[in-house]
Amino acid sequence: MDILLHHPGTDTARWITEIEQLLPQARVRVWQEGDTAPADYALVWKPPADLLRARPGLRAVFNIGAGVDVLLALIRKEPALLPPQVSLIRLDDAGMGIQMAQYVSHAVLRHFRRVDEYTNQQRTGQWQPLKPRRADQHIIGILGLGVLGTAIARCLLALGFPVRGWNRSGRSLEGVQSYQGQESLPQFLDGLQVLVNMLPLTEQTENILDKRLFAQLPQGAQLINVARGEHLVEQDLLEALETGQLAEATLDVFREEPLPANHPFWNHPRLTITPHVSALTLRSESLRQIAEKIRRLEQGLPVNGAVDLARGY
Ligand code: NDP
Ligand code: OXD
Repeated sequence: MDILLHHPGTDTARWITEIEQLLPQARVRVWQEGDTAPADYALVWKPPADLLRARPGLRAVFNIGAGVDVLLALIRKEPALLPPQVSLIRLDDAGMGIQMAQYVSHAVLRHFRRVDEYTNQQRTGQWQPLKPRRADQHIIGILGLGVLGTAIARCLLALGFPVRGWNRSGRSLEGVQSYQGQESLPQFLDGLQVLVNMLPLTEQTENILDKRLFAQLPQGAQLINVARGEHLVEQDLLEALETGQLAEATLDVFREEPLPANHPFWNHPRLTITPHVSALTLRSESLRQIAEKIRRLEQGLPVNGAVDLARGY
């Protein structure tokens, strides 16, 4: 079995060693420009079109991440890159759920427990208890109640917050008030103290975090975007912070990454930004999952995480 690997910026030698340990029958090679030889499987993150173009023998492409927006944009431009018999399979949690839950819970608690306000008081030597907020009235809404949204929801429920989730299919989760589809968005947003974005980037979800949406939140709500930068209309966020419609925002993802040095987000006092680290791809967890899926595919069995090209995620 031949496996093609494209994961720039990582220690590919370690990846190859681990794949070969998990799948002893595999011959793994890192894709180099000009390589057009057959491969059964491709493990890729943001690959060039040449890697996929007319690759003989290809059975499945594994996206070494949860979001397939970059790969799908490539395929939309040139549909022949992914012939119908080749499946596209994304990472399905693989250790990202717990990381997302930690990141979002931290952002929520920091605001809810007024940690920044106490930090400022400490700097000026003030001993001044502030009015505590009530967890049962601090409603948190998660846009996208899929694999990662579910992990976040479970953690926030355990911390005592009421949680709402928004998805397409209406799939429900115990303890979470579920809202389905575009028509239910106003009811979902109404009364939220915190809005978490955990949606995939698709034609339907691009620019969803805009001034119309912010206006449907109560004054002083918190925004946490851990999905994709293209979900957010940046100017609308700056205006919502200016007017106080949003009290603060935590952003892990941006339209342009790395965030340009002169970007107004860097120095904004009510923005917390991190460099796309809310949930990292973990090598061993990801490879164990991919190897198990390859074993199942080899036996003709179905696998989780197959991307639906029409749906866009
Ligand atoms: P899933 O596919 O498991 O979940 C996506 C969720 O979004 C589903 O609940 C889906 O609804 C819902 N959804 C999609 N489109 C719509 C729509 N138009 N209206 C309403 N709901 C919609 O994805 P994951 O949870 O695994 O990952 C989500 C995204 O997180 C990734 O696509 C990626 O962009 C981002 N990500 C960011 C990372 C980071 O480090 N910042 C790391 C990993 C992922 P339904 O359940 O009905 O299908
Ligand atoms: C992902 C990501 O989609 O890292 O997995 O953003």
